[in-house]
Amino acid sequence: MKNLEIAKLFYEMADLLEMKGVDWKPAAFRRAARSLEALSEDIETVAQKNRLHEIPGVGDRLASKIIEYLATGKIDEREKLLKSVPKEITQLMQVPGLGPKKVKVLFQKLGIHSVEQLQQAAKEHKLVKLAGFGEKTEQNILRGITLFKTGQERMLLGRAHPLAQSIVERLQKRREVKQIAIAGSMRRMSQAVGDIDILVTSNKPGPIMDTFTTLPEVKAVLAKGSTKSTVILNAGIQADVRVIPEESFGAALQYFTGSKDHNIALRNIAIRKGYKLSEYGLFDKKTGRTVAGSTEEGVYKKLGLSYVEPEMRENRGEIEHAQRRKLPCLVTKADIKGDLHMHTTYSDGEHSVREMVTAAAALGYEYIAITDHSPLQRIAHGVEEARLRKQWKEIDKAQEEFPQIRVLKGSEVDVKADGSLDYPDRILKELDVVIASVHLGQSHDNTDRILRALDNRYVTLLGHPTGKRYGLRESYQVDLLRVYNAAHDAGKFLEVDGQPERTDLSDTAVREAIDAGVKLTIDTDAHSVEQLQRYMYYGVGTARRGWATTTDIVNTLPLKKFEKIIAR
Ligand code: DGT
Ligand code: CA
Ligand code: CA
Ligand code: ZN
Repeated sequence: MKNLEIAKLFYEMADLLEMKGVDWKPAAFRRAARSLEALSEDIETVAQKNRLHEIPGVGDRLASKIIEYLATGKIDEREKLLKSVPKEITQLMQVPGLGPKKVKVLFQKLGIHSVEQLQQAAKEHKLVKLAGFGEKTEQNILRGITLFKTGQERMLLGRAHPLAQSIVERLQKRREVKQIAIAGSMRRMSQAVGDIDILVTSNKPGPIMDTFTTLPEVKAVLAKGSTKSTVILNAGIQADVRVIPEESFGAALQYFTGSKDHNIALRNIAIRKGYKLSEYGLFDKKTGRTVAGSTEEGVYKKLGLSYVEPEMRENRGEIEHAQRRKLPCLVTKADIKGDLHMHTTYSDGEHSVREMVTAAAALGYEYIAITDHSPLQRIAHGVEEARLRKQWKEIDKAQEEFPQIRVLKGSEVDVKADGSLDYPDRILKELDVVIASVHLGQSHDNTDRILRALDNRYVTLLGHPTGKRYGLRESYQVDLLRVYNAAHDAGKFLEVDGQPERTDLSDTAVREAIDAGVKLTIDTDAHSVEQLQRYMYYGVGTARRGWATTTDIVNTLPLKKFEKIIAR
């Protein structure tokens, strides 16, 4: 359904119009956007039936915009608006906590038209003097700028990784390429990466560099040489390709995977052993003889360490563990037997129950849970009881069609302000999987509210436990240690949500939770088939960064055991 897509464009147009000082139009666009969000029917169907004017707030003018978008994927007026407002000002609008009204005031009263100017003005306390701004607004804006800047400087792994993979796939087709690997923070599965690092071994780098620097997605070539080339991609991220002699591949892969802190610690161990470690290899200090270098395993072995998985290479104790051969055996994507968090067209998902089940069965899962939003999520079409029961019939039908996968009835139920859940126990009782999630009212401390939700006997797990969204929202206030203890005591699971901007719990939180004895789930929170297929990888990566093993992750259990553990 394109309903939400169009609503988003209308909101954006309203903001742009408001900044330009147009009077009534923004309100009209917003009203139509709200109606589109509330509309349960597919907008394309409504348009086909010529019933767009029945949508509250949609007159002839806005109906024609909708039709234009459905036909061409664009709205001409929006394109013109975007061109008419300086790009820097539209950037200002993306700072969390700033809306068009404030941006307009900032521009008109203080001449602020860029994020840099805004940060300067806020630091000099120039904003508090403006009408409608106070001390608190100023602090919020400064925090918003920090969020915005991290979001600009680094690209989410979930966005950058497909770009890197597609480059690797095309380079790999060249005969000259022997080995090829992604290194850097991307290989370590960091939530966001500064650039894309690719390593290649070859005797003939010329043609490889030619292919790399002339890829269609390359915006600019910053450097081109026989050992290293650097480009900027259209998506706005830098990518490096380094060509390395085969005998150095392991050492180079180790070096360029990092992290820097891990490397420094490793180099110190090498020195103590009378070796010299570089990206070219591990060498005997006295004789200069090569000790290791063609494989990473060889390098770690000669340093007296067991092999350290890339996700653990953050100098957070992994080296001591490797010395004592005490490293945990990390969970892998292949260990995952089911996915417990996904949305369908019943709430804000793009695909039907049947489509999600088809895709999950193709992934080879033993079980999944369909978990649409509860009624409090109005904008996301939260599902009220009657529709929930209708969905159960659809699930039963899909279950009959796909006997190879168990389709569990679930819900992502909002935790209300008082910690009670958005469905009565009578409904919760009938669900196989209940995810309790905090979406609204995030400005208060949420600890007590969450503890109360975990106390509900029908709750299976806590969804995205901190609410953090990269570049958009900080964690809400919550005492995670108390949550870990409560979850542990009540036998509830905490989620590692694989949505790239969430990966919530984070890597460090995963490790704390495991130390507190909590069991976790890794889910995609998919809103489409594509997300169902892709996001498990990021969830598993985050869990691996938190040193999770299969015993820590309940959805590695085979169906029978899993059903037992979720039974109340
Ligand atoms: P990023 O790109 O900011 O997301 O993070 P990384 O870790 O990918 O960093 P990057 O691309 O600057 O460099 C890749 C790896 O190369 C890094 O993880 C470790 C290694 N490296 C880079 N500079 C240094 C350095 O000054 N010392 C050491 N020991 N290693 C370095
Ligand atoms: Ca990097
Ligand atoms: Ca780099
Ligand atoms: Zn949610």
